[in-house]
Amino acid sequence: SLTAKDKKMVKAFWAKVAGKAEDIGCDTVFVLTKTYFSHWKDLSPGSAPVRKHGGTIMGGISLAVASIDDISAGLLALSELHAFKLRVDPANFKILSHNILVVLAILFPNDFNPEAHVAMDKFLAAVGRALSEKYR
Ligand code: ZNH
Repeated sequence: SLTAKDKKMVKAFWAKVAGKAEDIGCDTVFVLTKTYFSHWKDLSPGSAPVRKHGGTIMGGISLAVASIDDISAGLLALSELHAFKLRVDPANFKILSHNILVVLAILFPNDFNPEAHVAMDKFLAAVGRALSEKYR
């Protein structure tokens, strides 16, 4: 689980990159959109709905950063939404987390040092677990 040092690292890293949240989200969600968002008129990378949903997902990540001491509680409503209403296959949370890591490494090569990488990896795994909680 996340150590105090990991939490500090995640908060500091997120504070740096949050201004670019839409870019991160946009590049991140694109790959997954085909299955769940086939009804969107424009599914191309960087299109308006892809950017908007990218921003939405990053809002969820910001919420998780803000509730890093109890991510399950912070994401309870979101977990319920994904499990009961959206019915997203929870396997996708892992894929999405990995996408986020890759995009962070590409967009922030200097800040994404080994410590930030480890901390963000653990953090995103915790986010995925929290979102999956209501599926059990
Ligand atoms: Zn999700 C929605 C977050 C993943 C799908 N999302 C959503 C929202 C949020 C989120 C915040 C909004 C809510 C409201 O509105 O209330 N997600 C999130 C996060 C994550 C996720 C944080 C991880 C990390 N999702 C996901 C995935 C998928 C999804 C993986 C698939 C694939 N979501 C979704 C959908 C929706 C959402 C479908 C709905 C949208 C609309 O409606 O527009």
